[in-house]
This record gives sequence, C-alpha cells and structure tokens, in this order.
Amino acid sequence: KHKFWETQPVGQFKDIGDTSLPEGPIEPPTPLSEVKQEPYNLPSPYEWTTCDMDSEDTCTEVYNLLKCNYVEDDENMFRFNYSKEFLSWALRPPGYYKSWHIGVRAKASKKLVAFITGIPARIRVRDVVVKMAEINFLCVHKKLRSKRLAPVMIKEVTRRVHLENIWQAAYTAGVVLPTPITTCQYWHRSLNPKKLIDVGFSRLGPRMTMSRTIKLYKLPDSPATPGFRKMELRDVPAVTRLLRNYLSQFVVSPDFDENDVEHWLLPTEGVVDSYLVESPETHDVTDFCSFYTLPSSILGNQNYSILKAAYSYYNVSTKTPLLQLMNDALIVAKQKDFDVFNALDVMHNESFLKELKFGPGDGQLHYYLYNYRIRNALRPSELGLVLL
Ligand code: MYA
Ligand code: JJ1
Repeated sequence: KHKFWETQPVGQFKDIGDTSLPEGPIEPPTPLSEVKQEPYNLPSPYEWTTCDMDSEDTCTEVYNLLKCNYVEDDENMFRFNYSKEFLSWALRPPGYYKSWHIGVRAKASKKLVAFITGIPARIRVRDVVVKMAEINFLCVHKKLRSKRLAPVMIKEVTRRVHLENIWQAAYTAGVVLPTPITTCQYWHRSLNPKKLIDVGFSRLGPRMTMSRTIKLYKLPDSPATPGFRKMELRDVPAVTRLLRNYLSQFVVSPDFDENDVEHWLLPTEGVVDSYLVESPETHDVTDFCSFYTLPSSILGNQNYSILKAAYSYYNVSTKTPLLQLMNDALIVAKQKDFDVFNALDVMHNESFLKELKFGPGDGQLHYYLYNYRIRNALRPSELGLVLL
C-alpha cells in the first residue's frame, strides 16, 4: 500500500501495539562519510535548486508556487496562502540551513515546480531532547502530481539533514501515513460569521437566522484582563521561563531557549502576535497567548478572495484562567480584522474550545516523527508542539 513509506525508518502499521519494540531511534546514525555525497536523481526534465530565502525574488517564486499548489480543504474551496513575510520568518529561525530549502525547477524554463523545507529544532520526547529537522511546505505543482516526485524530495531533504549529523525529524500532514504519533482535530471560532457563511466556510445552523448568528459570535471591543498587553523584546526572558515550565508537562514539545522565543514568539507584523499578562501589582509575567496569521485563498467566490485566519500557537496560563486569556485573544484577533480563529485540540485547548464557541472543523492534522518510535500513540492533549 505505501511502497515508499514501507522503506523508511518510521513506525509501521504492522508494529502498532507491539510492546517489545523500544521507544527511541529506529535506526542508528551512520558515519557521515557514508552519507551519499551527491543529490538523488530527478526525472531528466528537472533539476535541484537551493532556494535562497534572503532573496526577494526567490521568496516570490516560492510564494507563488505555494499560493497556487499548496494545501486545500477536502472540497477544494480554500487553499493556504502563506505570505512572503511568513515564509521568510518560518524558514529562517536561529541556526537554519539554507541547504534545507530545496526546490525543483524545470530545466527548460527554469520554472520552480516543487519545494520542500527543513528547519532545525530541539524537540523533547519525554525526558530526552533530540535534535531534529521540522519538515514543512512539501509541494509539487498540480500538473506534476502522482509521478513519484515526493519520495525523491523526501529522500533528498533526508540526505541534506543527515549531512548536518541530524537523524530525526518531525512533520505534520492532513493525510494518514505510517504512523501518526497523534491525530488532532481542527476547531474554528467564527469572528466574522456573515463572511464565513457567504464564502461557504461555515453554514447557518438549524433554526438560526443571520442576525442571531452575528449576535451569538459578538465579542467585547477590548480585552478584559488587567495588565493584558503585547509582548515586547524585554519580555523574552520571562516568557521563556513561563513557556519552558509549561511545555515540560507534555510528552512531546519544543525545547525553546531565549533565542528561539525571540524568533518564534516576539510579535512580527502580519505574521505572529503575542500577548501577555503583566501583574499590575508585582509586574510579574503570569500568562501568555499567541497566534499566527495564515490566510487562505477562497477559490471561486464572486465577492471575496481571501479568508483571514488566525491560528492558536502557544498559550500559557498560571494566574488568568485559560478561558479568559483565550477570550482576550479572540477579542484582539477580532480587532485585527481576522475572520476566523482556528485551534487544534493540543495541550490544554480542549478546556476552552466549546465554552468559547469554537466548533469542530472537517479537517484533521496528523503528527509524525521520522526515525523515532513512540511506544503508544499520544492523546492530542499530551502534545505540546505546534508546527506552522
Ligand atoms: S504536509 C503538506 C503536504 N503538501 C500538500 O498537501 C500540498 C498539496 N499536495 C501536493 O503538493 C502533493 O500532493 C504532494 C505529494 C507533494 C503532497 N507527506 O509524488 P507522489 C506520499 C508525506 O506520486 P504527489 C508537509 O509539508 C504518498 O503516501 N508523504 O505524490 C509535511 C506516497 O507514498 P507511498 C506524502 O501527490 C511533509 C508518495 O508520497 C504526503 O504528486 C513531510 C506519492 O508521491 C505528505 N503530505 O505529491 C514529508 N503526501 O506510496 C515527510 C503524499 O509510500 C518528511 N505522500 O504511500 C519525512 C522526514 C524527512 C527528514 C528526515 C531527517 C532525518
Ligand atoms: O478549514 C477547514 N475546514 C473548514 C472549511 C470547510 C469547507 C468545506 N470543506 C470547516 N469549517 C466549519 C467551520 C464551522 C464554524 C462554526 C462552528 C462549526 C465549524 O470545517 C479544515 C480544518 O477543519 N482545513 C483543511 O481541511 C485544510 C487542510 C488541513 C490539513 C493541513 C495539513 C497541513 C500540512 C502541514 O505541514
């Protein structure tokens, strides 16, 4: 069934429930001298290219490939439309490798027709921190699908990760592959219900009118929590402490240091928003919430072309109830003109989703590790990792 994935060091379906298999690396590292020195062969009309994401022009080429060919929902009504600023942020974290930003071009026209990326990350699995690659933005042009290009691209990114002496990876997908460490559900909170209904993102509930629906989703004009404010550079040490302490309770989470927090969580206009609660009395940072901006193209609607979506990222509550903190996040997202606020049922998110009027979506997200076995599948609430 999975001619490619059966050959890879990933948990196989046949091994599910086998308690004799140990947790940890599936195969040991090989000496670097034994890592293949030349790129894998592509079908002859195509050639490898390393994408320089510092270059405005390359960034635009990648942006356009993804805008037209990346992930769609199951009814092909919406397609992710990551912005150039987002791609430049997502692909250039501390210690990134340019060689892990891999493109495929048509030799004749030099047109970019496929893409895959890795970025380095330290991921903690129970009590061990593992150097990994996070693999994302795998995309093959619509006209070149089902030609087995994806396996070659995955093998090539694996080779380039190995050359940096890294032997594990983490990735997510909307499709089931061998084998998920957990499967998460997308939830959606309407901020602009009229537009969501008009574009077919959501439907008018039974016995609901448009005006009752608009009233149902109304939010206050400003956040309720005293001391709620945008995160600033001076907050990096306090946010790092808060986040490290919070994430330590999950089975799988990133191992963020201050450099990582500065990159991934300091607000970046139109890319990532972060807020915290600073105690008006003690000036301690007690709570934190964040979301990233990922619009989707609306395919074939007369009136609208872009759906503005915020995605819940990392949230920590120690004093403000999580429900109140996330309600404030919804309020600021609404003020910033987002149409919908999305979240997965990871970490403690289940505790606020229903009460804050999120509804389950029709999409799921499966999480995977490469060359690292987890003995039993996790519950989504045991996962402390959000990939972009
Ligand atoms: S997930 C987002 C993926 N992108 C999209 O969904 C965008 C729209 N779709 C496309 O562009 C194409 O359909 C893609 C497949 C490129 C997805 N992850 O070339 P093919 C397997 C892994 O004929 P195409 C993200 O970015 C499939 O099961 N494998 O197919 C994370 C089959 O293998 P097998 C996938 O449709 C990516 C083979 O590919 C996926 O033309 C993580 C068919 O190849 C998928 N999403 O192209 C990648 N979809 O026969 C893994 C299909 O065995 C990283 N397939 O079933 C692994 C870690 C690597 C680093 C390791 C370091 C140590
Ligand atoms: O956005 C998604 N679904 C929406 C739109 C569905 C349109 C028809 N298919 C959805 N809307 C209902 C919202 C409603 C609001 C009021 C309350 C009740 C709910 O369900 C889905 C997620 O649910 N998104 C996708 O399918 C996109 C792909 C998801 C897999 C992503 C793979 C990412 C790869 C990562 O590297």
